[in-house]
Amino acid sequence: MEAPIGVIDSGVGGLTVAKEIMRLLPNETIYYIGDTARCPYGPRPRHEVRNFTWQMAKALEKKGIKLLVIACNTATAVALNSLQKYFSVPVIGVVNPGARAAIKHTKRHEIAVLATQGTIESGAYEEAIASLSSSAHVVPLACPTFVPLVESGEYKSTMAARIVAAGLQPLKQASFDTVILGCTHYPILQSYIEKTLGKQVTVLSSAEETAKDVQGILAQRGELATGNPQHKFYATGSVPIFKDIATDWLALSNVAVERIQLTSND
Ligand code: I24
Ligand code: DGL
Repeated sequence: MEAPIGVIDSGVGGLTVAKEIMRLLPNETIYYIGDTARCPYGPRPRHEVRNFTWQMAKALEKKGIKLLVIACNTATAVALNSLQKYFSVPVIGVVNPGARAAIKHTKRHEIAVLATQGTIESGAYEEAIASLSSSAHVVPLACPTFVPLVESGEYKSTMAARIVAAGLQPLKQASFDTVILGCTHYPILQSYIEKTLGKQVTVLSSAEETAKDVQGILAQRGELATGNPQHKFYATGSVPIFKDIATDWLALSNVAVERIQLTSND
């Protein structure tokens, strides 16, 4: 089926998820909304994140998507369950795919989760992991300096290495063998995270696992696309800034970006 896959995110970070979907499913069209005007969601109260996430989902529903991906971990953590109840198309988040991959991988049954404050406070990863395994133990860590670091553009500097090492300091005494990058931005810092944690630890990104989930669901429903993709991107904030980052990250030459206004009552 040629209807687009909807992807929603607090901003540009969800492009890490969109990119994995494009790589695994090159025929699929993606309609992406980034709420760049109200990013970041990580430090916001949960009712606000839930409200914003609903607004994006409804805007894409109107455009006729066949499946909705909540690419933002913070939005998934607080809004996935309610969106799944309301929407008739399948709605998938990034938390369960990451949790499932970690359970499959861990030998010590000890998994660290790195995420924003909102995701960590929600307990969503602990809940997802507990529902998959009764023996797995979770070490949660909020890394509030990581999103600002990536968004500052200084993510390749020696300062970045130091900020990552400092942020991961609380994990020093823990004995996990698997880490979930429970935030859209963290794959950008993956090599620093791996260097800090050492070779005994495997770092998994939710983005890649989520793309596999999308593939599985569409295949099962007989809804995989076969044509040429025609992606569309919508930003609530600056169109040129969004376009620059998307062009760079997705390595595409003609990224179609439009401004979108989100309101609560439609
Ligand atoms: N990466 C992210 N957000 C930014 C950024 C970045 N600026 C440089 N890089 N800015 O997220 C957020 C500010 N808003 C303002 C309003 O409009 C939208 C942006 C991570 C993106 C992950 C795909 C660094 C950078 C880049 C290109 C690709 C990847 C990347 F410039 F990390
Ligand atoms: N997209 C968010 C997440 O994955 C990170 C950026 C933000 O705080 O909005 O949790």
